Amino acid sequence: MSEHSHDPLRPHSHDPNPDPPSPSPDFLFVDPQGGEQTVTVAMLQALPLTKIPDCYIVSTGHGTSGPFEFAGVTLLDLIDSLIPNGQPWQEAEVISADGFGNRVSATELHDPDPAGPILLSYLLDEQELTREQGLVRMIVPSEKDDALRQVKWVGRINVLS
Ligand SMILES: Nc1nc2c(c(=O)[nH]1)N[C@H]1C(S)=C(S)[C@@H](COP(=O)(O)O)O[C@H]1N2
Ligand SMILES: [Mo]
Repeated sequence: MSEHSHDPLRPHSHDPNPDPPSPSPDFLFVDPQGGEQTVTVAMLQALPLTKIPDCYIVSTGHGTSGPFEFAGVTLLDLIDSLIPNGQPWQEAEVISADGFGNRVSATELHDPDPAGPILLSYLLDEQELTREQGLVRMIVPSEKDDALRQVKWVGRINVLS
């Protein structure tokens, strides 16, 4: 890919979208062999809860908000629960239906940043996130100076080998 072509999974400065692309927080999970399943918030709630305090959403355009405590399931716990044992994988594409998305490597999930593990969040300060706030939202605690990985309205996760 040339340096000038736009890769939606490596977004640059960007006007954040304020509007959910659809009403439902359910999303599609695609495993490395192409198997698809729908993931609901209830399925996330049944997995171990991880809380990450002192999160900020840092927008170059409209300032910083926070600190927040985001909580939910780690992306690694979700992938481990949905991928058949032993199926190898290298990265996950986490994509919203509005086209915004980000790539996460298996390495950064298995060896999390000291700031905390990457989360699929459905709680903000112990209240259920609203769809408008981003339900289900990916939180990347290591990203401190931008919000380009803090994907709102996760619509699809492609796990790739
Ligand atoms: N799906 C989606 N997620 C997104 C964006 C977007 O446009 N679409 N914008 C990003 C950017 S650039 C910013 S600054 C933050 C804004 O988050 P906020 O609406 O919670 O302030 O969301 C990030 N996540
Ligand atoms: Mo932003």
